[in-house]
Amino acid sequence: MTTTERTAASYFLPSDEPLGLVSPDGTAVKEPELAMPADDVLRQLHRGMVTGRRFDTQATALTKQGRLAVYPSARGQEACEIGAILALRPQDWLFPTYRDSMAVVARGVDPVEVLTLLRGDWHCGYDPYRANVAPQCTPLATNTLHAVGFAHAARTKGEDTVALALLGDGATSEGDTHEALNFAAVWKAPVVFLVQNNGYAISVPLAKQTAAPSLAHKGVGYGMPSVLVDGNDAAAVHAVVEQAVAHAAAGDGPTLIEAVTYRVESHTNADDATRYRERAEVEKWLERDPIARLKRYLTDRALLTEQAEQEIDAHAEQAAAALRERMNADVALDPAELFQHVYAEPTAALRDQAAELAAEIGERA
Ligand SMILES: Cc1ncc(C[n+]2csc(CCOP(=O)(O)OP(=O)(O)O)c2C)c(N)n1
Ligand SMILES: [Mg+2]
Repeated sequence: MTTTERTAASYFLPSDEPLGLVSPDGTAVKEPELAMPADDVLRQLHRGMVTGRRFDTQATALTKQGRLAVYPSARGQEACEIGAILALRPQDWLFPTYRDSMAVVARGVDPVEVLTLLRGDWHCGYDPYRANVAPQCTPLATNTLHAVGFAHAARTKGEDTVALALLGDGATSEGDTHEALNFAAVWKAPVVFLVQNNGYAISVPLAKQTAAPSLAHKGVGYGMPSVLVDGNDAAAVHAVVEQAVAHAAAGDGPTLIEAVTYRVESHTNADDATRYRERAEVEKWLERDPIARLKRYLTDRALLTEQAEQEIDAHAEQAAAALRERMNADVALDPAELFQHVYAEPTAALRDQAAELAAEIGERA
């Protein structure tokens, strides 16, 4: 029987408990339902998470130095951000949100270009076609629709491309998410939806967001395989995303993955999370740290030496220093650029506005 013939609700149902491969204490999960990634992939996941966290810390520091207007930290969510990206093939596309700068950098986009949005200079500071990364979306869930439309079009053209849409727990309540999930399943579009359930939508906890048994359960109603995974277990996130990408690439349609994780920092540097959650809750999640657990697993198996760790730290530090230096340089912006990249061919209205602005600037000069 092919997967296209399997339509019984039970086939689509997620597990009761999140799937995992490495326990919070760094030991292997017994009788896992997933295959452990190869040693090399595990090492790459560890390295990627260390580098990603250092980037994230640096970006937060840049807000304090006035070099970034705002930064939504993904600290604590490294297993999702890195695990998912490393499971993509070069030809696949990423549709990220404001939370996912770490993932965009991991995909190979220049970090300064990534942070251009959060500095307030450009809506998207990078060329989406260079690393197959769509612009980061701040309006919740709009990227899910972009991903479905893009993936459906790619498949219609006969291209072997899978779109990965990242979204938050809060974004699952948006009408856009409903439309995206529904049509992705109806069209069997090659899309993977990865919900990073980090417990909160700004100050709104999950319990006030949904009455569903899990967010993954929502996929059943749309008719797509739904997976609940430990979102702080990079090996498990990598395994389920890789499986979902293969499923989509084979023409078997979308998958909805809910990764259970936690937003360690406030929503952004402009938010104060101590006003709506207890320190004890944060402490509990810090014990489930994604980097510490994979490090322990690798060290216990002699897959990570002290020397290798030092080299990874030094490399992450170097990258952060280079980012700091480049972000500290003042940028000269040309207001005329405001009208670029809006349409492939500018409309008459846009041309008029550009001319009006140029004339106004000319008068003041
Ligand atoms: C359509 C829309 N409505 C409201 C907002 C304001 N807003 C920004 S972030 C956010 C919370 C989103 O929470 P979640 O989807 O869980 O993502 P997280 O920030 O936790 O990564 C809200 C309500 C928005 N950006 N877009
Ligand atoms: Mg959230």
